[in-house]
Amino acid sequence: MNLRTSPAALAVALATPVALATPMALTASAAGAAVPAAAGPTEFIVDTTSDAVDADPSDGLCRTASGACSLRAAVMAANARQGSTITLPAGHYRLTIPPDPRKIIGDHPDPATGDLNVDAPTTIRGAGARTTVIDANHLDRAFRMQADSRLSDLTITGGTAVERELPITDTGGGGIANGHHMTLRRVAVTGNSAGYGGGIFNIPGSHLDLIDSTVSGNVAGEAGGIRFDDSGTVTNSTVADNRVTNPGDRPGSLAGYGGGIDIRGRGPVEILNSTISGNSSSDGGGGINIAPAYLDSLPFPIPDVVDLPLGRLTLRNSLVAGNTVDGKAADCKKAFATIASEGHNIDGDGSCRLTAAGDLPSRTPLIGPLADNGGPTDTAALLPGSPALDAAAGCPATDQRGVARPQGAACDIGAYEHTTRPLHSHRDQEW
Ligand SMILES: [Ca+2]
Ligand SMILES: [Ca+2]
Repeated sequence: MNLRTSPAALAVALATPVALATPMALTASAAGAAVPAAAGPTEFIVDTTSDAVDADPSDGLCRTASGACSLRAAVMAANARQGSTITLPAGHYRLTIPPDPRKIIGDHPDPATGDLNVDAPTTIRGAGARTTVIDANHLDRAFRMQADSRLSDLTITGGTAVERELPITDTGGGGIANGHHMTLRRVAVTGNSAGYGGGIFNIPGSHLDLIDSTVSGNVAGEAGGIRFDDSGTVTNSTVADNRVTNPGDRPGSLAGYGGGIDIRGRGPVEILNSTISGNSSSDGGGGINIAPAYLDSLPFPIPDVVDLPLGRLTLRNSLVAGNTVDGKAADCKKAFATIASEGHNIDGDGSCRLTAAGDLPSRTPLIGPLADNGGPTDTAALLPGSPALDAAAGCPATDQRGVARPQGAACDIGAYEHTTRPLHSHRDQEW
C-alpha cells in the first residue's frame, strides 16, 4: 500500500467514496526479478516495431524469440538492469498483446501482456514526438510506471486503460499510470482514455515533471488530461482539448470534474509558462479542478472563495482560457485548496481568482487552436493583439518549441513565444 499522503488520510476519514478513487497497489515491487550478477545499466536499441515479448527476461538481453529487440522486450530486459536506457528510432510501435484477464487485479504487474510495466528505473528516448509513436492500440494503457522513469521525444496514443489495481476501482491512466517520479520531455500524450486520468494518472506518492510537452485530446470520466494525486510540475507545456464526461455511475464529485488537470492530492502542483486551453468537463473545473481527497463531495462544501491549505496549486506566466463546462466558460474550480498566483497569468473567465502582479484575469486570450506551429509538439499560437504578448517575466530560456525567450520586449504568457521570424529551433537538449 502506498497511502502515505495526507489526502489519503483525509480520504479514509471521508470513508468509502473517496477510498474507491485512491488506487493503492500500483507501486508494488516487481516481485524481486532475478538479476544476473553482471547486469549493470545498458542501452537497448529497439530494432523492430512488432510487439513481441523478451525470450528470457532474466538474462538482461533484449531478444525476442526471433532475435529482434522490440519495445516490450526492451522494457522487460531493462527491468532486469535498472538504470538502463531504451532508444526508440522513428516508427509506429503498436502494442498487440492484450492484457491477461487473470492478471488484471492485484500487485502482479505483467510486462508481457497489455500495458508495459516499468519496474526498474528506466529512460526511454524516441527520435521525436512526430516520428516515434507508441500506440497502445486500445488494448490497455501504454505504460504503468512502478519505478522512476524518464521519457523524451515520443508520442503516446491509443491507450485505453484496462488493467486495474483493485477490483473496486475504475481504471486510471489511459496513456500512463505513474507511481513513482516520472519526467516527460518533448512528449505528446494524446488520444487516450480511462475512467480517470485520460492522459496521465499520478497516484499518491508519485511525482510528475511535464516539460516542453503536450497532453491533448484525452477523454475520461474524471481528470481528462492529467490527474495529480500528489506533487508535480508543468513547465513550457500545453494541456488542451481534453474532455471529461460524467458516466453517471459514481456518487458526488467522483466523476465529471477536471477537464484539463484534476488535482486530488495536497500537491504542490506548480504550473509555469504553460497553456491550459480548450478543455471541457461535464460538471466542473473545465480547465483545472483542485479539491483534495474529494472534499468537494461533502454535503456542505466550503465555497471556493476561501483559500484553504489542504491542496496547493501555483500558477506563473501561464494561460488558462477557453475551457468550458457544459459549453460555458469554466477555467478553474477549487475546494479546500489554494490556487496561488505567482504573477503574470491570464485567466479567461476570472474563475482562477488571480490577484498577483501582472495577472490578467477575465481576458480574451486570442490564441489559435492546437496545431503544429513548429517544434516537436503541437502548441496553441498567440494571435496578433493577444494580451499574452510580452506580458510575462522570469520565463524559461526557451518556449515549448525551443524558441529562445524573450522575443520582443519581454517573454510571453503561456507555452508559446511569438516570433516574427521563421522558427529556428535549436538548443542543447537534455537526454
Ligand atoms: Ca502489463
Ligand atoms: Ca515576447
